[in-house]
Amino acid sequence: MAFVRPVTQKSLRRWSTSLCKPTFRTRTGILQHARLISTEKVTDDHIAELAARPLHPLTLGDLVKHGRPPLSSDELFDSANFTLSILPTRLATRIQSLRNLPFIVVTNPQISKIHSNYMHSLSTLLPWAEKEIRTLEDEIKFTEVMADLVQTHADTISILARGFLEARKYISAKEVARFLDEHLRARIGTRLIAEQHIALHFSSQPHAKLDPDDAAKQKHGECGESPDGGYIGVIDTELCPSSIIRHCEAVVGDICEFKYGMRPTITINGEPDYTFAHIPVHLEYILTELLKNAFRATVERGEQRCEPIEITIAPLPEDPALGGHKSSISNTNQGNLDLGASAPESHMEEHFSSNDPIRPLDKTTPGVTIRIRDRGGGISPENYKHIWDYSFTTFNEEQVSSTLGGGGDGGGKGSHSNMDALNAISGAGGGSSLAGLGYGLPLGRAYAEYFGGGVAVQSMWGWGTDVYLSLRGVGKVDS
Ligand code: ADP
Ligand code: K
Ligand code: MG
Repeated sequence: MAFVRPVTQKSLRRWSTSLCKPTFRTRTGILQHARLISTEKVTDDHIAELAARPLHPLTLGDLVKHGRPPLSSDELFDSANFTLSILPTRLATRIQSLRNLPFIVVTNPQISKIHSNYMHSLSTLLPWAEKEIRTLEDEIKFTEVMADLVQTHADTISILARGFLEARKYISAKEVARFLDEHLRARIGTRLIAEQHIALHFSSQPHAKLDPDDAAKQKHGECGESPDGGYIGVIDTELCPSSIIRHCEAVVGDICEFKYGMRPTITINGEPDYTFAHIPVHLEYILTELLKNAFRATVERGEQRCEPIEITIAPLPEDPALGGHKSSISNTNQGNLDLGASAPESHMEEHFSSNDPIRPLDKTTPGVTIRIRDRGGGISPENYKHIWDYSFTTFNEEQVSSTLGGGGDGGGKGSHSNMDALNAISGAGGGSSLAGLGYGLPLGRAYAEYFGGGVAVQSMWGWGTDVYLSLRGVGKVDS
């Protein structure tokens, strides 16, 4: 058991003021200084008071209730005020949960950076707490605050991953998993709420004075026929999974070609024209992770002519009597094929009820199962037990090179929280690697489960792997 020193108010105060000592030579130094000043406005009392408030049970209805874009000014103000009513409590809850980690873990520079980011974001929101947003000027400023929030927390996952690796002596893997399961799921919801307002803002205010790059990030026109037509904020009511697959194939293929000089191909069968209502950025995230795994396995096999990865798109039957609101996969095998279709049956039921009770809009929402079948050799039984563990990875740059050079045996040894993974994190910067963090599967599953789907992995050791991604549509949206 790790040595746990109780966190006192005094130690917390000392710790939070010693964060990020500013240096003025760099832009980051200035930013950190600004951050230090702004965090001083948030008191422990604020945090305790906010965190004690009940979390609003967010529904998908909340995300679409302000109407279809373009929103009128009043609808846009309503969306801003709603967002404002939700976020401070969520941020304060995250801060408390970080502070509840063993003290020595919280003092790790990476973990304290995340704490400082949350303090910063909360401090940017507090000046708005007593306000009603009723002018366009305020709404634009508020949207800038939301853009800052999304930006500030962009690198959370790699920073946390590094922090927990560095602090692994002081906290058990189980405690880390419990924290990350809750934290990363809550983060999905918080970002979703902020991104929804930003997206509604841009689709309603074409000439708003915000950075056009940010505007571009909110559009995912490449995945749909009409970039704005089917969108309600970040929800695409006509999302076509095969377009997203092709997009991710290109991105992951580029990484593969750059790193390993080869590019596995994908064939799509089943119903490639299927569309449903979902959130493109979520699907993009999950599919990128799953394709990185499949591409990596394929490349590491080291065959001259690698077999295409076969992706099957299978819509769920719409008739509830046929199981339309159930996943098409239901058998259980070491927990890996336990794909309860609705959130309460997922492996995270306690977190869904306490944290992010987002639910599909209606019970009969259709959905889809996507099977990704590779011939990459499968997963050894010994590693299979650990694939869902945060930071479990078999990635090892040297071994990959030797396999590609024809020397290695390809049978990667698993590692929990080891130095390889740490090195991989530094080398992985911005997704330029196919693997490394060991977060792909657990986090991909968290995204899928957020709206009642799931991910299951079935390995045929010595041959290949089937990954089943099941997704529920996020509901029928009436205009
Ligand atoms: P990472 O890719 O960073 O290692 P993941 O959580 O995505 O982390 O995957 C964990 C491990 O599961 C991988 O390191 C690999 O050993 C194994 N794995 C996942 N998908 C596949 C696959 N399609 N084929 C073979 N092994 C896989
Ligand atoms: K893993
Ligand atoms: Mg991966």
